[in-house]
Amino acid sequence: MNSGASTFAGGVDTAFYLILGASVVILVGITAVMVYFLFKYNKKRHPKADTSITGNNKLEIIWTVIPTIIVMIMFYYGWAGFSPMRNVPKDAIAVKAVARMWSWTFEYPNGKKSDKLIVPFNKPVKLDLTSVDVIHSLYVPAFRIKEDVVPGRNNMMWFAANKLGSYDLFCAEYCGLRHSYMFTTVEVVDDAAWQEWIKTPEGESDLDKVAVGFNVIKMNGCVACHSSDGTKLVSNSFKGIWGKTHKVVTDGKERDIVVDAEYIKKSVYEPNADVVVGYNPGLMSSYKGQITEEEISQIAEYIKSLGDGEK
Ligand SMILES: [Cu+2]
Repeated sequence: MNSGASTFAGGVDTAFYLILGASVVILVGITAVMVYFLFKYNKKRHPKADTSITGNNKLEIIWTVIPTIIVMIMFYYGWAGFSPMRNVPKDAIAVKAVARMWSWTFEYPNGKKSDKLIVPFNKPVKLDLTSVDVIHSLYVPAFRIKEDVVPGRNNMMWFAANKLGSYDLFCAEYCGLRHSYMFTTVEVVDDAAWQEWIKTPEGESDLDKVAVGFNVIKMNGCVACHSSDGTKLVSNSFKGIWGKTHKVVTDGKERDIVVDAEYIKKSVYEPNADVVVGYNPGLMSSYKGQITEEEISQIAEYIKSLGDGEK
């Protein structure tokens, strides 16, 4: 398990490892004693059961007191990890997190909205959780936080991220067919970058454009065949192709094209016109009427953000 990226990680991990450790010791201990007794009190050696034992107060006290102590230690560390999660610092930035089938919207104090959660480094952030339909659950494993989002019962959670970077954010409550589409990220950026981002109108900062483009790709199922990390699926990955020259087959003849906004548009609307050499034509159908030209430029922004192949 990684070391976590929020101030809660230490407390949660301590409780987790303590309970895991105690469980392993008890499991191994009980199993060993069971196996030992299996041999020792085997029927061959003890053909007659000893019925003279009626009770043993000493033994009963020991097996009541020791487990009670173990459970109280577990409770102490569990409480120590959990209690700060319910005490929100007064200066926490209040963000409204709205869950719906099947996406998240995060609304910041100045009214700006985003579909990934963008937060400043080392600052407390409070999420007011609202669901407009069914039960969802907001889960950020790296921050060790998870809270149900129940319609009609507004809940909250808070955290302070103490590591810069991008972390997975899931819906952890199965909420229907496209439950997995609720996967997004938390971006922890430094304070200056966050101040800059929060002032930029929606969709204009690079962080937003990338998020919007990825959403279009996700919603239209493009990710089934095109990866974003260089993995070769049914078709080529989006990673590192921007600005690069590719060999394609056009009307049975090979030619060179450069991956730019124009090529991406043509590939979406006429996927079999210029097929990259090495891939089979006919696997993708046209998305004309399904993906708008504006959405295509958002996809282009996203592909651009994955880097150009020349570098
Ligand atoms: Cu959900």
